[in-house]
Amino acid sequence: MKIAIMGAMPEEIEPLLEYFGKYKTIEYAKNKFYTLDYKGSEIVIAYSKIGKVNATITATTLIEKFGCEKLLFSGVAGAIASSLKVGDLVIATKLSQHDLDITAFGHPYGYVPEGSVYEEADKELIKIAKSVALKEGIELIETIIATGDQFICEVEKKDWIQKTFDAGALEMEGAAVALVCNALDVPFFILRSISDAADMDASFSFDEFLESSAKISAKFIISMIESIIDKTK
Ligand code: OS5
Repeated sequence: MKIAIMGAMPEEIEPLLEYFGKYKTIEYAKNKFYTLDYKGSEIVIAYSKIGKVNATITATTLIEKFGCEKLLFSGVAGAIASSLKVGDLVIATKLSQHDLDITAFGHPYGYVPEGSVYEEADKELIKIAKSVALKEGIELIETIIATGDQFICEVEKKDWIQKTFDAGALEMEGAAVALVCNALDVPFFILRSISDAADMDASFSFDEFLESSAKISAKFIISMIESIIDKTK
């Protein structure tokens, strides 16, 4: 079993590299991929750099070049739902691109012909996540995640995203990863820990909590890896 773990920023994968310890570094497509063996499984870890296009390149590379059979994303997100606080863990049930707009042709936001507004995450990986959370007494919030090539720091914009996509959290890579994985039939899972409220203080909150929230997300991903590997034995 070959499993990919992907982040967007160095801070999002550093706790994982620290945990797994010994890895090989392979450079490809102007990016670094960290490969390691763990309890009989192969793991490939990479951060994509920010945004949908970078995320698309990295997810595609993890699948097509490295042969990963499952992809787990670990990182941080901005909260839309007012109940979400810094450090909370959210998992995507489905994802949409909030900046995709051909409404001029009568289509809904987030839709392109021959596509769909939402990309669904893998139900089996969500089930594993929920059972890990139950066992460890961790609260996981299942929600729709909206993705776009914008750091959202404006209440009006986040309210629009909430209204239009019914999303509880937002970020800049998830829907791209989802599209790649669904197109290539690779089960994927998107986990994010809240770093900010996507409001006027977002950039300050993000700077303050990026590292701690990224660690919370990475810690949960490690527990999921243990569970996935146990199940394949
Ligand atoms: O990957 C981007 C999306 N992430 C989730 C997120 C988010 N997305 C949209 N809106 C929000 N309110 C969100 N909150 C969390 C986080 C990340 C956001 S973009 C952050 C860019 C920060 C930065 N810029 N320069 N550096 C860091 C320093 C630097 C310099 C050279 C090389 C690498 C980093």
